[in-house]
Amino acid sequence: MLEEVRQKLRDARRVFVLTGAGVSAESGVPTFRGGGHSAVWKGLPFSVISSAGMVERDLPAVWEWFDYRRGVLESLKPNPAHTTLARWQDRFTALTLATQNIDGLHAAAGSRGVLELHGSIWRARCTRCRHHEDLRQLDQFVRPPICGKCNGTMRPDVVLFGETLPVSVFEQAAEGARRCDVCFVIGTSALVYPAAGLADIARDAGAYLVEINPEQTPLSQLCDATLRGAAGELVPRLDLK
Ligand code: BV8
Ligand code: ZN
Repeated sequence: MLEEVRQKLRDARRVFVLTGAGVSAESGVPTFRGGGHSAVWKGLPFSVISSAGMVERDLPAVWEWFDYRRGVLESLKPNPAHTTLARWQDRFTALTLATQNIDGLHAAAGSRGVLELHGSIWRARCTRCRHHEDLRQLDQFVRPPICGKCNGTMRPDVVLFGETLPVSVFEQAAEGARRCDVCFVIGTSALVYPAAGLADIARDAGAYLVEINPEQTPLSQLCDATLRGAAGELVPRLDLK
């Protein structure tokens, strides 16, 4: 199976990659689902603490949750799956890398133009004027932070359950999916929409669909190739010589 995928990659001109939490698992980032577990924070299921309703009800709690996760991420590094995908950027006519992850590890590995479907944990956004700040450069530790432009309240610049994805980011990803020869779906449970639907778009447009995941997902049966195992091991083994 690995050899067949390698061959497809040798012939491919346009490649689309959709990644999820599993691509960062070997860097030490906890996944949300999989292995029979789902994330909980202070008794709140992930789908509640990371929801639009929670921003309305308790923004300080949302900040506490994201500050905690940013603290975990601060010392973590990209793994061989991230670095291999970064190298692929220069090997094809076009490589579109869309991620559901908010951890910034693809960019840290050197990938350019990463489509962050669910935003970034490293940014804050004003709830009033939408001004952005990079939290690594924000010299302000109050929570919630105050917008430097309009004094409004800032929130994490991530897409929570019940919120829409940034339209132009999703459109660029959908275009990459529609036009690709080969589509990789790496380390995602393929349960969260609309991101998971990008694989359907690629498949419907005739792409060769490859899943890399140690577990089965709802997408597995639609795939031309399913590679069972860890992304950090399997992606480098697909690297073109
Ligand atoms: C929307 C950012 C329109 C924040 C995240 C029914 C009821 C209620 C809602 C819905 C419903 N049906 C559909 C919905 C909509 C909902 C949705 O899809 N819900 C699902 C769960 C049912 N979607 C939305 O709300 C989206 N918006 O639809 O807008 C709208 C708006 C208003 C009203 C109506 C409609 C917005 C979704 C965005 C959610 N944001 N994150 C944060 O991080 O806190 S979601 C969250 O899940 C993650 O952040 C990630 O982005 C996303 C996907 O998870 P995965 O990346 O797939 O990770 P997961 O843990 O699930 O899986 C890990 C996988 O890795 C496993 O398969 C495992 O086997 C594998 N793995 C493990 N180790 C490895 C590995 N793979 C490879 N190598 C390894 N080493
Ligand atoms: Zn503002």
